[in-house]
Amino acid sequence: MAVLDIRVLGDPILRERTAPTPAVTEDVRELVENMFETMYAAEGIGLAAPQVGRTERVFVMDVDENPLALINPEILQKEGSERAEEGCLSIPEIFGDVERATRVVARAIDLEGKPFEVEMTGLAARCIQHELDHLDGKLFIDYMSLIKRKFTSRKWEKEAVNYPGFVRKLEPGKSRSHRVRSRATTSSDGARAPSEPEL
Ligand code: K1U
Ligand code: ZN
Repeated sequence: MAVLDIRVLGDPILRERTAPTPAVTEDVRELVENMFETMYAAEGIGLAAPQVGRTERVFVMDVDENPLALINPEILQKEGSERAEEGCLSIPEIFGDVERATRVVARAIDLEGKPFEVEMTGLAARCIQHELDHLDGKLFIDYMSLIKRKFTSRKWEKEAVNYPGFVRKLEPGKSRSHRVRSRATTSSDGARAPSEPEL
């Protein structure tokens, strides 16, 4: 298992739409393992493949000790609406309110290649929507008003210098233990200098 580097705002991979994963191979299972490890090291509740430089349509999440890996996820139902603050492991130190559905039903493929459905509410529902956006190249800052986005852009300009090559390196070891369940398993050399913020 490995803690992977996290790509930050400015890396073009965060703006790419992922393509459905054709099969759950050993490579995909290893990616999922490493994504869990990385999410726990970053103290996040979710992580999508593009955030670790991969184009598979896969994300992991763990809200209230419920680790889940979703492969080729799609939302079947959405209900309710609530505005609440979000952050993103790929845009450290930036926060903003986003309106999201309060209940979602999603379908995905598990690590054995079997389809399953989950119903989520509250923070878990918000997390699914945030991660699905990542798989479509969308970030939570895209929901900000123009004025808030300009302010955020200036703040990120200062913050981005900490991530040469748009790479965030994590310290291994900050690992939250997770139960292994059937549906879950639970760099760059920095050559590129940070350029103009992409906001
Ligand atoms: O995808 C990511 O960047 C991870 C991100 C997901 C997220 C989901 C829902 C709301 C906000 C952010 C995070 O894990 S941010 C950090 C975090 O651990 C957290 C966020 C909200 C509540 C509790 C923890
Ligand atoms: Zn994010």
